[in-house]
Amino acid sequence: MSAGDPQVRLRPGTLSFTAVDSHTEGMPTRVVTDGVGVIPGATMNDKRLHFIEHLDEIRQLLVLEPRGHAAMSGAILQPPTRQDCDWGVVYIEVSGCLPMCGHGTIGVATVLVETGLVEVVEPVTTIRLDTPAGLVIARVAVSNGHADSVTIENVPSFVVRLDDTVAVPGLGDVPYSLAFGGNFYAMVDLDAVGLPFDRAHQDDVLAAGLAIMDAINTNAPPHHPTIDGVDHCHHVEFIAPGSDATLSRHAMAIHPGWFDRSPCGTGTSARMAELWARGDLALDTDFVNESFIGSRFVGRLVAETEVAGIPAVVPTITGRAWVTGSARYLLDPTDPFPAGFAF
Ligand code: PYC
Repeated sequence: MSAGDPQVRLRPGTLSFTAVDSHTEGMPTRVVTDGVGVIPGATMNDKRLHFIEHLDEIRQLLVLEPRGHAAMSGAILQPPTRQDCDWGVVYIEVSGCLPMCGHGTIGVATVLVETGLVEVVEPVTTIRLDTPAGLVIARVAVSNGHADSVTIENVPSFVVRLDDTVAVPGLGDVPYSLAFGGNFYAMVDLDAVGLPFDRAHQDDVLAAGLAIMDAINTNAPPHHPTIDGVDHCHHVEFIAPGSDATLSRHAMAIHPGWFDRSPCGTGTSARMAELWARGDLALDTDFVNESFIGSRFVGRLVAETEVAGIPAVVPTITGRAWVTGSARYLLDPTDPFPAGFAF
């Protein structure tokens, strides 16, 4: 016996959000295609800031429990604010609204191709995305309508601090470097905090990451010179021993307390900017970045540029995403948790 495709009878006043769920190298992206409406704002970053101030309950509803979980991430599709783009994106996740998200963009591009929300061209479909951090171009390798892999050309990435130290309660003076790759990343050798690259020790690694980002945000918070409201470090990239400019393994600790399952596109971009600033990574050279669960992105630096006079590089990131489901997420007016909850 089969129940077929049951229709839910909706109580008047029920809110409904349509989404296509995906994962990018292990990390979820819930791509919201309908239900939010057009977010006010002249630019995508204005929309992000408006959303944070006035609509954050929608983010919480879609990523927190019971519809999401402690490491949930998503992207709300919007009409673009720039004439040279196909779609706009506002990124949502448990830690808030990121200016840019690499795994999320790979998920969005895969969903746009596999749902036909863009004109699909084989073997490569090019999608221009208006993100809060700026223009991001996704080139999707497509065969028989299937998105096989996605290469994103990310926003300019640059180093803020090389070989600095921060005093962290319980850890002492921790050496770190700080770079922007779409978000700010503190890069710390795992050896420097005396922890092994081993998920059996993930609670200790996470606690160290949260303490380091807290100390940086208290003592020397970073500020993006041209993007409003990008003014904190919520990501600590712990580099595993044996990593180099060819193959790097890391554990990415993220506020308020989770690890990226993917190799983190914006974190890979920040890391490549750091390696380039050290003279260890040249343009047009593959850099493989491996996540805490062993999944990989391949990064490359394709151009040198500058951001408000700061030397910068343009990174590309290649990875894969898979559609995992499609759903309507509902909020019944009698639901006692209209903004979900964190557990
Ligand atoms: O892939 O850029 C990324 C990302 C940021 C946070 C989680 N993933």
